Amino acid sequence: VVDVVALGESMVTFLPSRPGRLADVPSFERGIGGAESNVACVLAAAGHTTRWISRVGADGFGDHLVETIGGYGVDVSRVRRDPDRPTGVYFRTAGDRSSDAHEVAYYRAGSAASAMSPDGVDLDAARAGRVLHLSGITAALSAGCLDLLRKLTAPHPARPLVSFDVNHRPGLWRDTHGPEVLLELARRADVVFVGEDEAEEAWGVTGGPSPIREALPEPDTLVVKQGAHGATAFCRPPAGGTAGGRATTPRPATTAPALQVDVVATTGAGDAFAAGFLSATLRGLPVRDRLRHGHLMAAAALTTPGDLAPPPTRAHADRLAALDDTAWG
Ligand code: KDG
Repeated sequence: VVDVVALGESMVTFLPSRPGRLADVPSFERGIGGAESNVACVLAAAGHTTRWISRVGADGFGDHLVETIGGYGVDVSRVRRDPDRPTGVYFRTAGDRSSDAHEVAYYRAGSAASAMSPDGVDLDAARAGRVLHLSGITAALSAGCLDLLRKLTAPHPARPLVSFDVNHRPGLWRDTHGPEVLLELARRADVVFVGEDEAEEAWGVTGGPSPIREALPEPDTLVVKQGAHGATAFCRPPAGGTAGGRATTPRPATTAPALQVDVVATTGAGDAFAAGFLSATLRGLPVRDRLRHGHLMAAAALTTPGDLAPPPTRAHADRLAALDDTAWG
């Protein structure tokens, strides 16, 4: 059994050679992007077996994605090639995703991945891992992609643990239903990642992790990312603990401060965080250490211009995660 299957669109990314508006940047360097494949790549680099399921064009950019993601050790054998639709690409400015000056230009409408649907994807292969990682980006791509997410998050005898990163991308939604769809999907997942800023932007929830927990009581694990500040996880105690129904069992909150690093670009950091958290979850580590492994992986991504950075080795990450609170405070 594969540890983690990640399903979603990946794109060739064009990273600017220097800061400035897209209108002014003279040249770009090719990289790869895609929230879900980023998670699979970081997990593979951290020693897990992973599979990426997607659809790319029968073109050079599709070749590049399959070769590069496969090069991380991710199983790409279930990636379909579409002879009629291209691989998506996108350009972005340097720096911080949350800055007002940050620009992203997607060329992905009508892409091969946007043609995914429950009929065109091997659902058994998607359910074949211990964890299935999905994100809200897929929900925005097309009606077929949204149907696919609904199918994969619905009850099913072979349903693995479903991990869902809300990944609210307002620029991708062609209608106003994004926030409600993202909430619907998050409610059906077992592990949910959401940023405080996203929860405010999408759902108008302010006031920190607790109000977000109140808006999302169902998932067994809810991780609220608080940027440079840290992250808070609400996790249901293991079975056999507190009595009560799934939605009513209390989930104690655990907060772990983030590492302070000199940020080069925030893109990919959320994915790396999710990968670190899932890796530690699969290894049965305590909640505080799951958060710390998330922060360690995110720190690597934050200090590199592209989406992906070589993560710390497992042994190194374990040593850093085990440092006492004063080192982490
Ligand atoms: O999380 C990083 C992703 O946002 C980036 O790789 C591009 O997948 C992407 C998207 O759709 O925004």
